Amino acid sequence: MVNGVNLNVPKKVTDEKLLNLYKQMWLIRYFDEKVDEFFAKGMIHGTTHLAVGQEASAAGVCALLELKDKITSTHRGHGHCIAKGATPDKMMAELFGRTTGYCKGKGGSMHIADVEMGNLGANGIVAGGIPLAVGSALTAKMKNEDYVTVCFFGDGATNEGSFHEAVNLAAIWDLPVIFVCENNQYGMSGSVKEMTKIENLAIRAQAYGIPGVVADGNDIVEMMNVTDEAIKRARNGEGPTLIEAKTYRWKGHSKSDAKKYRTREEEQEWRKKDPIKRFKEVLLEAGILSEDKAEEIRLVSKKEIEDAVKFAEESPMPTIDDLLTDVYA
Ligand SMILES: Cc1ncc(C[n+]2csc(CCOP(=O)(O)OP(=O)(O)O)c2C)c(N)n1
Ligand SMILES: [Mg+2]
Repeated sequence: MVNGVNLNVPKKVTDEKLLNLYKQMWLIRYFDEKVDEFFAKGMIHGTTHLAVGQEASAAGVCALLELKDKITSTHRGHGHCIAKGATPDKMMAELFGRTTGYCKGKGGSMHIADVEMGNLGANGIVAGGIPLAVGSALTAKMKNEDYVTVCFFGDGATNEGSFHEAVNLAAIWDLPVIFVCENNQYGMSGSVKEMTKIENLAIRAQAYGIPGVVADGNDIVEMMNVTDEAIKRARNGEGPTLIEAKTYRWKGHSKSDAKKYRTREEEQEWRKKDPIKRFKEVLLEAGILSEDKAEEIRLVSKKEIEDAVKFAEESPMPTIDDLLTDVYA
């Protein structure tokens, strides 16, 4: 069967792809749940930022990308990595500081890049990935290469100067880039309501003469549809689009966050909009998924992440000699 009844998804998204996406969302969730657990146990050092609750935007946007297409990511980027094709075991090994990790254990959570799969890298600098994505899109245009670049960033990043400078350049040069603002309602402890006077960050696109679209970031089907439109524009040489994905991070900003800046009621309201649960309901309704199959997919995903932890734990630590390799001195 090609595409279930009543399911309005882009043409190239087959039923098989939809089931893979359902699995991918569970992989993203379990990956971050495990990171949370092992960070608390002292097995992961540095810092981490978890995107539990934000799975639909990473999976939905990357679902429409091809291998040749690029992404730039953020400090909250594990989901983007998995969605663009990274393997959880090498990611987990990176977080555990092991030599088998994507950066041989020297980068950690905020520095995973997977250039082979088109992931130009996470970024510890808020809004740091935006000029890089525009540079990647400029390269595509100058070399006449047919790839698009997706740039993920948060609501807080839209208040940085580099966002405005980079979006303006992308707009005037009609670059093949898609700006995806994951508005999870907070930048650290600052509510987006206190940080801007506008309700929808997507209207910032108007200042640069490009389309700005507000999307339900917890609805993977909607995320696929708005991304599909933006990709068509970009590939046709019509320039960038700004997509604002309204979503919510379930966990704290980073390690040790008591979340005093928000209410438990607000958290509960957003948990009811669980993107994985919503997607499951859509797939059940369309007859693409059954309860049994859904449970099987969830358990397979959970096992895959447990195996990734095992791989990381059993991988070697760098040696003293490794200290001076692959680093700037
Ligand atoms: C240029 C810069 N300023 C400040 C910080 C500290 N910082 C790290 S994450 C963050 C909040 C970013 O908020 P947002 O862009 O909404 O992303 P989210 O954390 O919500 O995913 C801040 C201020 C930083 N890393 N880089
Ligand atoms: Mg935010």
